[in-house]
Amino acid sequence: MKDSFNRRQFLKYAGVGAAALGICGWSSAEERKRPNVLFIAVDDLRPQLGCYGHKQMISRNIDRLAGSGVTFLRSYCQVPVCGASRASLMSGVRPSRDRFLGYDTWAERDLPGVVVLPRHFKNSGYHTISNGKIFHHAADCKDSWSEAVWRPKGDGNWRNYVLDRSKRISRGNADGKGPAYEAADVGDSDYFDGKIADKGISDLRRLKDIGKPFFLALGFLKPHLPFNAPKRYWDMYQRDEIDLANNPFRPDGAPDAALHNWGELRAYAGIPQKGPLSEEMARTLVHGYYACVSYTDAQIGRVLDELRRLGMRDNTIVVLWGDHGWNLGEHGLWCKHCNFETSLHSPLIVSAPGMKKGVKTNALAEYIDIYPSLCELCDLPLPSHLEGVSFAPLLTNPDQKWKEAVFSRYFNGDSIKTDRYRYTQWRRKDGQVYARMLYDHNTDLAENTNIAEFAENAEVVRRMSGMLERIREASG
Ligand SMILES: [Ca+2]
Repeated sequence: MKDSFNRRQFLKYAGVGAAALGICGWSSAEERKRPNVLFIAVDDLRPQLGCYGHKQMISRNIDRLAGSGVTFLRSYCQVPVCGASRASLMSGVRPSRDRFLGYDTWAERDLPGVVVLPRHFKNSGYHTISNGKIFHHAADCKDSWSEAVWRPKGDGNWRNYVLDRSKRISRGNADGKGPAYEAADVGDSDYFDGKIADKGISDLRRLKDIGKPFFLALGFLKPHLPFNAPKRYWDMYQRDEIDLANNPFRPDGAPDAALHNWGELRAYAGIPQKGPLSEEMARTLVHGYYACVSYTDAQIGRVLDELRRLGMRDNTIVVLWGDHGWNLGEHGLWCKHCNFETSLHSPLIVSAPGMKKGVKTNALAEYIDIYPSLCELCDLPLPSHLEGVSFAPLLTNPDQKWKEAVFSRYFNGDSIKTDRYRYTQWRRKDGQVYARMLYDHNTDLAENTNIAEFAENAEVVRRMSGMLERIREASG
């Protein structure tokens, strides 16, 4: 990494002035009580939420959180896969050609010695706790937490309640993943996200009198596959009224590099090994995803209610993020792992004391911005390795001019999103660009027509490609 160069380069190309950096008032930091941080990650949650305009969704607790904070309508993950997205977010560093690639990413392996977000808070006097899935691997950066990393344990295969309880009834496929969905008629805490909420609630009760601020991280596991949730969350939706993707086809002119065979889903029992899903199965999976969102939403509500009941809500910053988007049949795709909006667009909601409430911003934000933002909001110094920019100024003035662009990456595909366009290019090892796609979000937000090869767009492609190259050079 070339830290200071990175930062200058980023600011230059992202169009953010130094005034927007929000350098902390360090001298007064110890004189006031720092706010707590409740850091909520939701695995594979795309912005499929009422507060993002999806009226079919039952997400009243996250919507309530949005009502007490700022919702980033245009926030983006750095990498559309769990491990790499989380390593980037938690370290505040962009992916590069050698760093933060696939799901099996360790922040401490890819960036040895870097001060990750919870370690910075721990070093600054916070009590830091990790419950559920925060880093992809529980042991990754485990010393950055004040207590042993906690994850729920089941009777066997956590993925499937029925499989657990009936002790290997023969429903699983060859690799043991079992069905892609389940609706057991059980209580919230019979599945893992209920247990994670239980642990979070009991932690909050302990932390109330601990005498120092806390950084409590809760990593909920749904709506990640398999779509297992208590039956009553499935029953919240009328199956026949659920909308299926209206563009279940390959985008016109999209290169092969843009698409994949959604192997993650095909590994589950009952999913065909090739070809599209039946409408019946597609509807079941969308229904399952919605049920899981509502299930996890309810667990988040339980934790937020306890935070309020304990009298700590007004001195706690709550930040909620997914780790990337998800395809629910759009482009003929399922799962993540690609550079379409459906995979990169991810939720971000921040509710902070003294900041705007019930406000939405269209400013472009990306997940590497979370680390510096929390530093600014808690009056902590900014580590020099950070590559993001604090969005704290947006929490009081959400309509101000902000970043010109945000950047994402998946293996050899680099993607840039501006106010109007998304542009992606793929390079061979020798550096040659071999595939591109460009979508005009003013006219084609669903990304159904790749216009990268249209002659009239040559200048846009040249400009976007240049921005991508500069950010690539800066990040290595
Ligand atoms: Ca994930």
